[in-house]
Amino acid sequence: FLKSQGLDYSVTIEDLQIYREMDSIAGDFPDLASRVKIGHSFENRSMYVLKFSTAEGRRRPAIWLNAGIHSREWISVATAIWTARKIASDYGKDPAITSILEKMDIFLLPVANPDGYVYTQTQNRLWRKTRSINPGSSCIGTDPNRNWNASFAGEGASGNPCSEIYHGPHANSEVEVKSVVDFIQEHGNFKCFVDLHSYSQLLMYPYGYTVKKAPDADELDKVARRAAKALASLSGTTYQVGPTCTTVYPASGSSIDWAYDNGIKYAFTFELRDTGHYGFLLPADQIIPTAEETWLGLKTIMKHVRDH
Ligand code: ING
Ligand code: ZN
Repeated sequence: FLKSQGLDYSVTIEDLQIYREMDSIAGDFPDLASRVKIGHSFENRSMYVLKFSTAEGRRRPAIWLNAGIHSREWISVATAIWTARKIASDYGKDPAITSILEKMDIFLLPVANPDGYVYTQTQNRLWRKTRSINPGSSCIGTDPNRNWNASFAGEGASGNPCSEIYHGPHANSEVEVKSVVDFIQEHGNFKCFVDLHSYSQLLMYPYGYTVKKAPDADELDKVARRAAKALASLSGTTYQVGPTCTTVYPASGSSIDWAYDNGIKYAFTFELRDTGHYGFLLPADQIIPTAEETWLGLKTIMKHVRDH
């Protein structure tokens, strides 16, 4: 009726199936998992995280797992939601994840760019950016992995709104990025930030905005190498390890550089399968194998964070 009157009071658009799976996980593990809204997207979709915590109310040291910041990188989203159920179902069974959750909370954001994600499902499978409007340009979107306040608008980002690596008008201009930044700063006790991308089979740490070595590069390199080894132990998938800038390419304004420069020492980016044969269009039968091997890498990192 309201619609027929030209009035649309229908609240938030909740058109992501994955949000139902998040609800389902929270429902299946009510003592461990809850769905938390951290904000909304440019097109007003909710931004939901799953919070895993065994301590009511206390602000424990925490781990941030991020996925889907680039919408076409579907395997990152699929891996994240598989990981969410894995965390919940292995708690109390796998001593590693159990001990991690006795000490720390885990926050998992499986769809960091919901507008882009829906757009890749309905309009253009290879869309990367957000869907925000750029005043004065007919081109849409900002690269949400160039929009963080870490050497913003520096090397490896573009000022052209039509570019795939457009950094946006200012740092945190994208509400999706701002929502994460606000949540993490308000929380104040994050120790680890992992961003899942695809593809190339790389495990990287800061910096992307400079070739200068990060103060903790030696430790991060060691952890990343151990994680890559654990990942490979499942079925032989090999990852290259190194700082972003020299391992893939220079890139300013990225999530992990922001995290690192804001006191979150354990900052890593995974570029998941494959190395280019299917690229972004990784077949569905590789979802579970990718998630399973990535889990071994993630656990290696989280165990190190637990002990340091
Ligand atoms: N690759 C990443 C990108 O944003 C990256 C590489 C990782 C840059 C970490 C900066 C920091 O371009 C993909 N495939 O998106
Ligand atoms: Zn990406």
